Amino acid sequence: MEGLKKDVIRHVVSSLGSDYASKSAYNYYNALALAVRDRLIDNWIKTQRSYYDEKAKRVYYLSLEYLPGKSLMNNLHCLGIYETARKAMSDLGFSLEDLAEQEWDAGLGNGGLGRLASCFLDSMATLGIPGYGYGIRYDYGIFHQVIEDGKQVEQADNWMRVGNPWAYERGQHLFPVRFFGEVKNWTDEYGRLRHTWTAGDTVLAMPCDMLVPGWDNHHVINMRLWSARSDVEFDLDFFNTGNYLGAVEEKIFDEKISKVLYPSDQIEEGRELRLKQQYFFVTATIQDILRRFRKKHQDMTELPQSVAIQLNDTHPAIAIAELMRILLDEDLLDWEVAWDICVSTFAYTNHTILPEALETWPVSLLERMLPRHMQIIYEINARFLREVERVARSEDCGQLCHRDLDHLKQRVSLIQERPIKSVRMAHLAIIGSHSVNGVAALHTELLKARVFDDFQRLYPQKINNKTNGVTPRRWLWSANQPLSRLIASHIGTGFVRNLDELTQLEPLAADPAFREAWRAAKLENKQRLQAYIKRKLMRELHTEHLFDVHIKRIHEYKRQVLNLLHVVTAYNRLRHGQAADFTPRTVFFGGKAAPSYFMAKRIIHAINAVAATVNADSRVNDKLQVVYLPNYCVSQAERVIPATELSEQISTAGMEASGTGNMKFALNGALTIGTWDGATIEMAQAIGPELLFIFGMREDELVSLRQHGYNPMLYYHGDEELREALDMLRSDAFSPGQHGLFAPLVDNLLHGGDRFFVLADYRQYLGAQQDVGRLYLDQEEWTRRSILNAARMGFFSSDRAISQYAREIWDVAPMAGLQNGKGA
Ligand code: 475
Repeated sequence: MEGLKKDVIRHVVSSLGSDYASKSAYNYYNALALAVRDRLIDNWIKTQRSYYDEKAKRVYYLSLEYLPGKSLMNNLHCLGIYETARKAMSDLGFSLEDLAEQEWDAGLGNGGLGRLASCFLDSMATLGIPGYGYGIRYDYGIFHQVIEDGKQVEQADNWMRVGNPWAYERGQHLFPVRFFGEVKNWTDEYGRLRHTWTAGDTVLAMPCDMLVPGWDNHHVINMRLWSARSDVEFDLDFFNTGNYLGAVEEKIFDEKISKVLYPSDQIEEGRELRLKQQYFFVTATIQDILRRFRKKHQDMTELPQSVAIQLNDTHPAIAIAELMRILLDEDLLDWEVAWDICVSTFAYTNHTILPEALETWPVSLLERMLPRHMQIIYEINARFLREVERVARSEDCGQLCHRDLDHLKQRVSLIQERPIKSVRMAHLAIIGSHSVNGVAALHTELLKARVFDDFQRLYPQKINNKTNGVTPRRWLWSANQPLSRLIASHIGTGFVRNLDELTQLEPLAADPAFREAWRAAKLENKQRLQAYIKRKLMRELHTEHLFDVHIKRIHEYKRQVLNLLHVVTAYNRLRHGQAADFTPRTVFFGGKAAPSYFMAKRIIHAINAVAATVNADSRVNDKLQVVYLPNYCVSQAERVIPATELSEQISTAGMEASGTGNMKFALNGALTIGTWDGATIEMAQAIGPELLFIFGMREDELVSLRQHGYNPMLYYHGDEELREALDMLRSDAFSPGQHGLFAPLVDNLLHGGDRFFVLADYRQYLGAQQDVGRLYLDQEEWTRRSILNAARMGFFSSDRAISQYAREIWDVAPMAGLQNGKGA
């Protein structure tokens, strides 16, 4: 401890240039972070060296998004110096919790996809898998959300302004990135046609490394984020021509590439700058991968034995054309050889079946920005369509008539003709990869049967499932110390590395003393949240209420509106004196809406309007409260999830690819009210469906309802409480003086077809909520179920998910000496 104290003080003085006697929390946080980083860097160097010495096969995880959140607490826990740090900082006059608050969340992602990437890096580090995360260091991460007059207002997330003590900027190791220009043809010595892409504009990619430690194993992997740097200062002519200001302007223009994260979750923006970001990221990463590979290899055909590249959705899929370009134009390989290398190296993960999220890029844009890549994509397509024809005519595909074959080719083509001629990035990713995976069992079945059914017939081995998982280090151990300590006092700490060990809790569910201790841990977390809400929102929570929580991105398919209709109905029953047996509850909502997503923003407004009315109504507000948590983010989730008793997972069946929040809640002892969707299905199967509150129509039932003609008006007319709730929303009951404010929401349900079947599931949802309320009154039974939920969550560790990727997709093994956890 004395060593750590000395190091912190030294960093305050020599790294931060401050007086250690002036006790600034900001300086002491930064100094502590630097002292922790010092303790990681040796192991990081040793880890990287061991990959090189042992010629280990490496995994590269390519993701345009990461959501690491804060690093301090996680890193202290991984290093096993949390207690030491707590005492050291207390000696210096600080509470460690307060210091941790100084850190900004690294919010380099939108939601589930980005957070999954961060959980996966944590698991690779813990399992000892030679992995690297690659991404973009956006200057502005996901916007900061404030609620003004009930509405979402976006503010810039200038997370780098205060500096980032965790990162190493490597300004010496820049990689060139080219855009535009043209393609020249030439003939090689064997008379073959060759192509060279001549430079148009150039910018530079600067690496910025963040260290990702494993749990108590000395293994530290790297997350390399690229930042755009202009090349104008390297171009002497620019300044010599006298156009000094012009040159500086160009510098600003170039560096715009990594300026901001696109804040849309599952909606394609189709903007030129977004494509630039993707290619900027991809070419820098592939150059770095090949640089490392070529240190030990000359023969490019050995690439798939040494390198596995996982594409996190299609956002980095242009990597397939980029690797082809390098192999063809720079290494001068033959097409077939190059293509085999690509397919064996790449694998692709799909995260959503929503059609509005499937990426396409206009051919005209690609031809201009990346002319050589567009040529390569055309050639990939031509060869692929010939192959389709061959396979389709072979026996296994039955006898296709010509017309069918033409239709099949149009459906699977990389090029879509309408509404504008575009490249389908998912098709490129499927054809260019040896593995295509979904993220939960139902999602993968829907990929096979619906979204990619033609590809499933063409390549029956390619599509596979890898159900998501979450890291128990952050989402149980670090976020929920009261519960973790209780668990550890009964079954030891092995569960942090091997989550299956939680099954040892099962017998304890029958032990009244253990149940009481379990409830005490929950209460402690509820009180912590109460203190936080008081500080941030100046509101008093009732900790004896049932804490009912719905936090995630705001999206129509996630159905925050269904939850809101339950709240309005409960409010009406209480007002009308029809709810004598109502179990008091506080309903929490939280989440960001894409700034361009009108309906999602209006939903936020409606939630806040209902909250204002309910909370101000003294007839009901001792029994029902509604809280909107502004700026939902990773660090907020870490506070809210441990305090939650009811987890809302109520997406339209078939629409939520997996969900990962669902897992974090159950792991922390919340019970789930949910639909038969995503990974919630597998959770119900692992836990026992009777221990969750499952309701609503299933995916196949919705398909047939849709086919037979779904008429939401039928539900409106047939259900008095539903009608009352909708009419109130449409009137100005919650928006005095602003008549019609929420009419778009209601009209969307009644006259817009209710695409997400909110009305169809309303009555069953109410029934399930009634069951929840009733069970909560029986605290012994509630607690028993809570314990069993957590005890059976072992499968949903990201360690299990990553082990499956490693074995079944990447063919990589943990580093020697790390298979059983602890390293030397
Ligand atoms: C799913 N984001 C969750 C999670 O697998 C799932 C798409 C386009 C542009 C920007 N962001 C996206 C997603 O598609 C996304 O986050 N998908 C989510 O991935 C991890 O658990 O069900 O919705």
